[in-house]
Amino acid sequence: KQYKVAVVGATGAVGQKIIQYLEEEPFQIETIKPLSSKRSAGKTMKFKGEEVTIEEATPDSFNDIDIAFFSAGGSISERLAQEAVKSGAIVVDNTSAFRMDENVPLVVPEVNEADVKKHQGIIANPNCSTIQMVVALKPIQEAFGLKRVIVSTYQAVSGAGLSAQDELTEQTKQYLNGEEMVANILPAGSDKKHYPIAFNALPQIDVFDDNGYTKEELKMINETKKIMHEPDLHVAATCVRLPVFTSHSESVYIETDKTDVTVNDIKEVLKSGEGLILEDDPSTQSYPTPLSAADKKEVFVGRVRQDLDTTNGFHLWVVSDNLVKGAAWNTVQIAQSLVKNGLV
Ligand code: 11C
Repeated sequence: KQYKVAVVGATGAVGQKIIQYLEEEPFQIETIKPLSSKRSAGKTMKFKGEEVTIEEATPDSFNDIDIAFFSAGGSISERLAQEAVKSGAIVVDNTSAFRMDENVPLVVPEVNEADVKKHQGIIANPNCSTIQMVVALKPIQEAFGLKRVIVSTYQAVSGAGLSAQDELTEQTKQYLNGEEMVANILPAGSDKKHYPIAFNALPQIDVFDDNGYTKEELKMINETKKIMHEPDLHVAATCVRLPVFTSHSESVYIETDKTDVTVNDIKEVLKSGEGLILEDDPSTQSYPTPLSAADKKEVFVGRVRQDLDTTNGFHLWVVSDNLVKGAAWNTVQIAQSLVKNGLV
Protein backbone atom coordinates (compact mmCIF):
# COMPACT_ATOMS: atom_id res chain seq x y z
CA LYS A 1 0.00 0.00 0.00
CA GLN A 2 1.06 3.59 -0.63
CA TYR A 3 0.33 6.13 2.10
CA LYS A 4 -0.86 9.73 2.03
CA VAL A 5 0.89 11.75 4.71
CA ALA A 6 0.64 15.30 6.08
CA VAL A 7 3.26 17.20 8.08
CA VAL A 8 1.94 19.99 10.31
CA GLY A 9 4.80 22.39 11.10
CA ALA A 10 6.56 21.55 7.83
CA THR A 11 8.77 24.66 7.92
CA GLY A 12 10.06 24.16 11.49
CA ALA A 13 13.39 22.58 12.48
CA VAL A 14 11.78 19.20 13.28
CA GLY A 15 9.18 19.33 10.46
CA GLN A 16 11.93 19.80 7.88
CA LYS A 17 13.80 16.78 9.25
CA ILE A 18 10.62 14.65 9.26
CA ILE A 19 10.25 15.43 5.54
CA GLN A 20 13.93 14.60 4.96
CA TYR A 21 13.44 11.14 6.56
CA LEU A 22 10.20 10.55 4.65
CA GLU A 23 12.18 11.13 1.44
CA GLU A 24 14.21 8.04 2.41
CA GLU A 25 10.93 6.03 1.99
CA PRO A 26 10.72 4.34 5.42
CA PHE A 27 7.42 3.09 3.92
CA GLN A 28 5.79 3.78 0.55
CA ILE A 29 4.47 7.32 0.22
CA GLU A 30 1.91 8.27 -2.42
CA THR A 31 1.54 11.97 -1.53
CA ILE A 32 2.90 14.41 1.02
CA LYS A 33 1.01 17.49 2.22
CA PRO A 34 3.19 20.09 4.01
CA LEU A 35 1.08 22.23 6.35
CA SER A 36 2.02 25.37 8.27
CA SER A 37 0.70 28.60 9.72
CA LYS A 38 -0.89 31.16 7.40
CA ARG A 39 2.48 33.02 7.29
CA SER A 40 4.33 30.27 5.36
CA ALA A 41 1.35 29.02 3.33
CA GLY A 42 1.83 29.43 -0.42
CA LYS A 43 5.61 28.87 -0.31
CA THR A 44 6.92 25.74 -1.99
CA MET A 45 9.30 23.00 -0.91
CA LYS A 46 10.88 20.00 -2.61
CA PHE A 47 9.93 16.37 -1.91
CA LYS A 48 11.96 13.79 -3.83
CA GLY A 49 12.78 16.41 -6.48
CA GLU A 50 9.15 17.49 -7.00
CA GLU A 51 7.87 20.92 -5.97
CA VAL A 52 5.04 20.83 -3.37
CA THR A 53 3.07 23.85 -2.14
CA ILE A 54 2.78 24.46 1.60
CA GLU A 55 -0.83 24.91 2.71
CA GLU A 56 -2.29 26.50 5.82
CA ALA A 57 -3.23 23.86 8.43
CA THR A 58 -6.99 23.96 9.06
CA PRO A 59 -9.53 21.42 10.40
CA ASP A 60 -10.29 20.46 6.76
CA SER A 61 -6.68 19.69 5.83
CA PHE A 62 -6.84 15.98 6.70
CA ASN A 63 -9.49 14.47 4.40
CA ASP A 64 -7.82 11.54 2.60
CA ILE A 65 -4.72 11.62 4.86
CA ASP A 66 -3.55 8.26 6.34
CA ILE A 67 -0.85 9.54 8.71
CA ALA A 68 -0.55 13.12 10.03
CA PHE A 69 2.69 14.17 11.72
CA PHE A 70 2.27 17.11 14.12
CA SER A 71 5.26 19.22 15.12
CA ALA A 72 4.01 22.79 15.41
CA GLY A 73 3.67 23.24 19.17
CA GLY A 74 1.19 21.95 21.76
CA SER A 75 -1.58 24.47 21.11
CA ILE A 76 -1.78 23.59 17.38
CA SER A 77 -1.92 19.88 18.29
CA GLU A 78 -4.66 20.58 20.83
CA ARG A 79 -6.63 22.49 18.19
CA LEU A 80 -6.17 20.21 15.17
CA ALA A 81 -5.13 16.66 16.17
CA GLN A 82 -8.65 15.49 17.01
CA GLU A 83 -9.90 17.06 13.76
CA ALA A 84 -7.34 14.98 11.87
CA VAL A 85 -8.47 11.83 13.71
CA LYS A 86 -12.13 12.64 12.89
CA SER A 87 -11.13 12.84 9.22
CA GLY A 88 -9.71 9.31 9.45
CA ALA A 89 -5.99 10.02 9.87
CA ILE A 90 -3.72 8.54 12.54
CA VAL A 91 -1.81 11.32 14.30
CA VAL A 92 1.82 10.99 15.38
CA ASP A 93 2.25 13.98 17.68
CA ASN A 94 5.66 15.40 18.52
CA THR A 95 4.43 17.84 21.21
CA SER A 96 3.75 17.39 24.92
CA ALA A 97 -0.02 17.92 24.44
CA PHE A 98 -1.16 14.29 24.87
CA ARG A 99 1.88 12.42 26.18
CA MET A 100 0.56 11.65 29.65
CA ASP A 101 -3.04 10.96 28.48
CA GLU A 102 -3.77 7.35 29.42
CA ASN A 103 -5.52 6.73 26.09
CA VAL A 104 -2.46 7.86 24.14
CA PRO A 105 0.50 5.49 23.71
CA LEU A 106 3.88 7.18 24.24
CA VAL A 107 6.27 5.27 22.04
CA VAL A 108 9.98 4.72 21.45
CA PRO A 109 10.00 1.75 19.05
CA GLU A 110 13.22 0.21 20.48
CA VAL A 111 11.57 0.19 23.93
CA ASN A 112 7.78 -0.28 23.68
CA GLU A 113 6.84 -0.73 20.03
CA ALA A 114 3.85 -2.97 20.89
CA ASP A 115 2.13 0.00 22.57
CA VAL A 116 1.27 1.41 19.11
CA LYS A 117 -1.41 -1.32 18.90
CA LYS A 118 -3.36 0.37 21.73
CA HIS A 119 -3.77 3.67 19.89
CA GLN A 120 -7.14 5.42 19.63
CA GLY A 121 -6.13 7.80 16.86
CA ILE A 122 -3.20 9.62 18.46
CA ILE A 123 0.29 8.32 19.30
CA ALA A 124 2.70 10.63 21.12
CA ASN A 125 6.41 11.05 20.52
CA PRO A 126 8.25 11.60 23.83
CA ASN A 127 10.48 14.50 24.83
CA CYS A 128 13.97 14.35 23.26
CA SER A 129 15.95 13.97 26.47
CA THR A 130 13.64 11.13 27.58
CA ILE A 131 13.93 9.23 24.29
CA GLN A 132 17.71 8.88 24.30
CA MET A 133 17.78 7.86 27.96
CA VAL A 134 15.16 5.09 27.66
CA VAL A 135 16.88 3.62 24.58
CA ALA A 136 20.02 3.21 26.73
CA LEU A 137 18.10 1.93 29.77
CA LYS A 138 15.97 -0.66 27.95
CA PRO A 139 18.57 -3.47 27.54
CA ILE A 140 19.72 -2.96 31.15
CA GLN A 141 16.12 -3.10 32.43
CA GLU A 142 15.49 -6.30 30.47
CA ALA A 143 18.64 -8.09 31.63
CA PHE A 144 19.06 -6.91 35.23
CA GLY A 145 15.97 -4.89 36.28
CA LEU A 146 16.09 -1.24 37.33
CA LYS A 147 15.61 0.23 40.82
CA ARG A 148 16.64 3.84 40.44
CA VAL A 149 17.69 6.37 37.78
CA ILE A 150 19.30 9.76 38.49
CA VAL A 151 20.03 11.88 35.42
CA SER A 152 21.73 15.24 34.87
CA THR A 153 21.45 16.65 31.36
CA TYR A 154 23.66 18.87 29.21
CA GLN A 155 21.16 20.01 26.56
CA ALA A 156 21.60 21.74 23.22
CA VAL A 157 19.88 25.02 22.32
CA SER A 158 18.24 23.47 19.23
CA GLY A 159 15.76 21.86 21.67
CA ALA A 160 14.36 25.35 22.19
CA GLY A 161 13.94 26.03 18.45
CA LEU A 162 15.59 27.95 15.65
CA SER A 163 15.31 31.30 17.46
CA ALA A 164 17.29 29.97 20.45
CA GLN A 165 20.01 28.80 18.06
CA ASP A 166 20.14 32.31 16.58
CA GLU A 167 20.30 33.76 20.09
CA LEU A 168 23.41 31.66 20.88
CA THR A 169 25.08 32.77 17.62
CA GLU A 170 24.35 36.46 18.26
CA GLN A 171 25.43 36.36 21.92
CA THR A 172 28.69 34.60 20.98
CA LYS A 173 29.47 37.39 18.49
CA GLN A 174 28.47 40.06 21.03
CA TYR A 175 30.70 38.55 23.75
CA LEU A 176 33.71 38.20 21.44
CA ASN A 177 33.23 41.79 20.24
CA GLY A 178 33.20 43.03 23.85
CA GLU A 179 29.51 44.02 23.60
CA GLU A 180 26.75 43.34 26.10
CA MET A 181 24.94 40.04 25.40
CA VAL A 182 21.22 40.42 24.67
CA ALA A 183 19.00 37.62 26.04
CA ASN A 184 15.33 37.43 24.96
CA ILE A 185 14.48 33.72 24.83
CA LEU A 186 16.40 31.35 27.08
CA PRO A 187 16.01 29.77 29.54
CA ALA A 188 12.30 29.77 28.62
CA GLY A 189 10.60 32.09 26.13
CA SER A 190 7.45 32.32 28.24
CA ASP A 191 9.20 33.02 31.58
CA LYS A 192 9.83 36.50 33.05
CA LYS A 193 13.64 36.63 33.14
CA HIS A 194 16.14 35.77 30.42
CA TYR A 195 19.84 34.99 30.83
CA PRO A 196 22.64 34.68 28.27
CA ILE A 197 23.39 31.12 27.15
CA ALA A 198 26.71 31.88 25.41
CA PHE A 199 29.70 30.91 27.63
CA ASN A 200 27.17 29.94 30.31
CA ALA A 201 25.15 27.01 31.77
CA LEU A 202 21.47 27.49 32.66
CA PRO A 203 19.91 25.11 35.21
CA GLN A 204 16.40 25.77 33.84
CA ILE A 205 14.75 24.18 30.80
CA ASP A 206 11.08 25.16 30.38
CA VAL A 207 9.19 26.80 33.27
CA PHE A 208 9.08 25.77 36.93
CA ASP A 209 6.38 23.64 38.51
CA ASP A 210 5.17 24.36 42.07
CA ASN A 211 7.38 21.56 43.43
CA GLY A 212 10.62 23.29 42.33
CA TYR A 213 11.27 20.97 39.38
CA THR A 214 11.16 22.34 35.83
CA LYS A 215 8.66 20.96 33.32
CA GLU A 216 11.55 19.40 31.37
CA GLU A 217 12.64 17.52 34.51
CA LEU A 218 9.08 16.33 35.17
CA LYS A 219 8.79 15.16 31.54
CA MET A 220 11.91 13.03 31.97
CA ILE A 221 10.57 11.58 35.24
CA ASN A 222 6.96 10.87 34.19
CA GLU A 223 7.54 9.87 30.56
CA THR A 224 10.32 7.40 31.53
CA LYS A 225 7.96 5.56 33.91
CA LYS A 226 5.20 5.42 31.27
CA ILE A 227 7.38 4.24 28.36
CA MET A 228 9.21 1.63 30.46
CA HIS A 229 5.95 0.42 32.07
CA GLU A 230 7.46 0.96 35.53
CA PRO A 231 5.24 3.39 37.48
CA ASP A 232 7.24 2.72 40.66
CA LEU A 233 10.72 3.23 39.19
CA HIS A 234 12.59 5.91 41.16
CA VAL A 235 13.62 8.64 38.70
CA ALA A 236 15.20 12.03 39.47
CA ALA A 237 16.33 14.60 36.89
CA THR A 238 18.25 17.90 36.76
CA CYS A 239 18.11 19.50 33.31
CA VAL A 240 20.71 22.05 32.24
CA ARG A 241 21.07 24.01 28.98
CA LEU A 242 24.58 24.49 27.53
CA PRO A 243 25.90 26.58 24.63
CA VAL A 244 25.88 23.55 22.30
CA PHE A 245 23.92 23.72 19.03
CA THR A 246 22.97 20.06 18.50
CA SER A 247 22.76 16.83 20.54
CA HIS A 248 21.81 16.41 24.17
CA SER A 249 24.25 14.70 26.55
CA GLU A 250 23.27 13.01 29.81
CA SER A 251 25.11 11.71 32.84
CA VAL A 252 22.91 8.83 33.99
CA TYR A 253 23.32 6.98 37.31
CA ILE A 254 21.38 3.73 37.64
CA GLU A 255 20.92 1.04 40.26
CA THR A 256 20.02 -2.42 39.02
CA ASP A 257 17.67 -4.87 40.76
CA LYS A 258 20.21 -7.68 40.45
CA THR A 259 23.16 -7.26 42.80
CA ASP A 260 25.80 -9.42 41.07
CA VAL A 261 26.14 -7.40 37.87
CA THR A 262 29.59 -6.38 36.58
CA VAL A 263 30.51 -3.42 34.42
CA ASN A 264 31.28 -5.87 31.58
CA ASP A 265 27.76 -7.33 31.88
CA ILE A 266 26.36 -3.80 31.42
CA LYS A 267 28.63 -3.16 28.41
CA GLU A 268 27.65 -6.49 26.80
CA VAL A 269 23.90 -5.77 26.94
CA LEU A 270 24.46 -2.20 25.72
CA LYS A 271 26.45 -3.56 22.74
CA SER A 272 23.48 -5.63 21.61
CA GLY A 273 20.86 -2.96 22.43
CA GLU A 274 18.65 -1.86 19.52
CA GLY A 275 19.45 1.60 18.13
CA LEU A 276 22.44 1.87 20.48
CA ILE A 277 26.17 2.22 19.86
CA LEU A 278 28.64 1.63 22.69
CA GLU A 279 31.60 3.94 22.25
CA ASP A 280 33.67 3.36 25.33
CA ASP A 281 37.44 2.90 25.56
CA PRO A 282 39.39 5.07 28.01
CA SER A 283 42.70 3.73 26.59
CA THR A 284 41.94 5.46 23.27
CA GLN A 285 39.88 8.33 24.80
CA SER A 286 36.80 6.96 23.00
CA TYR A 287 33.45 8.36 24.12
CA PRO A 288 30.57 10.10 22.36
CA THR A 289 30.26 13.91 22.24
CA PRO A 290 27.50 16.21 20.92
CA LEU A 291 29.50 16.89 17.75
CA SER A 292 30.25 13.23 17.05
CA ALA A 293 26.57 12.26 17.52
CA ALA A 294 25.11 15.08 15.37
CA ASP A 295 23.00 13.99 12.38
CA LYS A 296 23.09 10.31 13.44
CA LYS A 297 19.98 8.24 14.13
CA GLU A 298 21.46 6.17 16.98
CA VAL A 299 21.94 6.76 20.69
CA PHE A 300 25.60 6.62 21.79
CA VAL A 301 26.80 5.44 25.21
CA GLY A 302 30.25 5.77 26.77
CA ARG A 303 32.07 6.18 30.11
CA VAL A 304 30.35 3.10 31.58
CA ARG A 305 31.60 2.66 35.16
CA GLN A 306 30.61 0.79 38.30
CA ASP A 307 29.96 3.09 41.25
CA LEU A 308 32.84 2.89 43.74
CA ASP A 309 30.54 2.62 46.78
CA THR A 310 27.36 0.93 45.54
CA THR A 311 27.91 -2.44 43.84
CA ASN A 312 24.62 -2.36 41.90
CA GLY A 313 25.22 1.29 40.90
CA PHE A 314 26.53 2.27 37.42
CA HIS A 315 27.30 5.53 35.62
CA LEU A 316 26.69 6.09 31.88
CA TRP A 317 27.24 8.99 29.47
CA VAL A 318 24.42 9.05 26.89
CA VAL A 319 24.51 11.30 23.79
CA SER A 320 22.14 11.63 20.82
CA ASP A 321 21.00 14.19 18.25
CA ASN A 322 17.92 15.75 19.86
CA LEU A 323 16.36 16.73 16.51
CA VAL A 324 16.96 13.27 14.98
CA LYS A 325 16.37 10.35 17.39
CA GLY A 326 15.02 12.86 19.92
CA ALA A 327 12.34 14.11 17.53
CA ALA A 328 12.04 13.61 13.74
CA TRP A 329 13.48 10.11 13.37
CA ASN A 330 11.57 8.65 16.33
CA THR A 331 8.36 10.19 14.93
CA VAL A 332 8.96 8.57 11.54
CA GLN A 333 9.86 5.26 13.23
CA ILE A 334 6.46 5.31 15.02
CA ALA A 335 4.75 5.64 11.62
CA GLN A 336 6.91 2.78 10.34
CA SER A 337 5.70 0.65 13.30
CA LEU A 338 2.06 1.46 12.42
CA VAL A 339 2.66 0.32 8.84
CA LYS A 340 4.60 -2.79 9.90
CA ASN A 341 1.83 -3.83 12.30
CA GLY A 342 -0.93 -3.28 9.71
CA LEU A 343 -2.54 -0.55 11.84
CA VAL A 344 -2.92 2.02 9.10
C1 11C B 1 14.36 21.14 25.01
N1 11C B 1 13.46 18.93 25.40
O1 11C B 1 15.48 20.67 24.82
C2 11C B 1 13.14 20.27 25.01
C3 11C B 1 12.52 20.35 23.64
O2 11C B 1 8.37 18.52 24.95
O3 11C B 1 8.95 18.09 22.92
C4 11C B 1 11.36 19.41 23.39
C5 11C B 1 10.09 19.84 24.04
C6 11C B 1 9.06 18.75 23.96
O4 11C B 1 14.17 22.33 25.21
